[in-house]
Amino acid sequence: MAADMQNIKEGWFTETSPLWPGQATSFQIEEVLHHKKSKFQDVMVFKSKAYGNVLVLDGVVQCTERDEFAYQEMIAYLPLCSHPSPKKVLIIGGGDGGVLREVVKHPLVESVVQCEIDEDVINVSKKFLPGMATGFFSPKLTLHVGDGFEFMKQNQDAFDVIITDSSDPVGPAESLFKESYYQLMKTALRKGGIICSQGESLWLHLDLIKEMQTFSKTLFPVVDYAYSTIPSYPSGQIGFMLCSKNPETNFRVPLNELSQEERENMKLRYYNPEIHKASFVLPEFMRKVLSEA
Ligand code: SPD
Repeated sequence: MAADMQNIKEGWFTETSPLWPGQATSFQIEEVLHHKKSKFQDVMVFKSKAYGNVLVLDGVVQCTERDEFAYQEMIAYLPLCSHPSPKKVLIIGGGDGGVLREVVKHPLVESVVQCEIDEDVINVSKKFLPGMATGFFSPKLTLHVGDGFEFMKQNQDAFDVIITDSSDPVGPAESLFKESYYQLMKTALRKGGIICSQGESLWLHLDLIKEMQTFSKTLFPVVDYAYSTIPSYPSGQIGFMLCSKNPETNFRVPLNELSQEERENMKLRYYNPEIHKASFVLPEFMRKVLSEA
């Protein structure tokens, strides 16, 4: 199937979406490395002038080699360092492999199941984003190509941590931002289990974040929201919705602190215990909205 080239003009890729009306981000292209429609979406990778190779799904930037670690490390270590024993982890989505790369590094993680719907994204990442795809070669991994919703229906009481590394809530990922999906994650978690999901931008999606927080609070005793800075995402930041089945969980202080030596061995570039704590400190306008009943 022919791929859509409307977002490329005069050597620049421009990211627009109804999810961030009236604003756009552009990246100068050196070379388009891959551009094809998969069974599910438009998949493109280009070599950019300033951000290394860039993965774009349905016209939206998913990760760039320059700043991906700011997202992948935070969505992985915020929940893993908040659980006393994160032995068994499920990743939904995350086809580029960056979150998986981080999860398999964690010393307490024994096994990881990853469920990604689009095999083309995995293959494209192995070819053009090798620094992210390393996790796919870990002996801790069981890879399942299929629908996350369906996978979870068949796997109950099974995981300590579930990470949802999704694209935005349009197209294939829309259902992953709904209450029914959070309900399914709850049943797929073991006692005391924790979830961490892509939670969009506080500058752009405050209504959606509030809605997610509201339904999450009806399902979990502990719900919190953190964020990371990342220049290649709209408005330069992205957040994470965290929920725990354990009423004792305090997401704001890491339970398992990774020592400096561990962080160096794991080659972490963004996450540390201080940024873990700081990522929950919200600007006043957001704190107000999220604290309203
Ligand atoms: N606005 C884009 C949000 C993309 C979040 N998922 C990124 C996948 C990286 N593993």
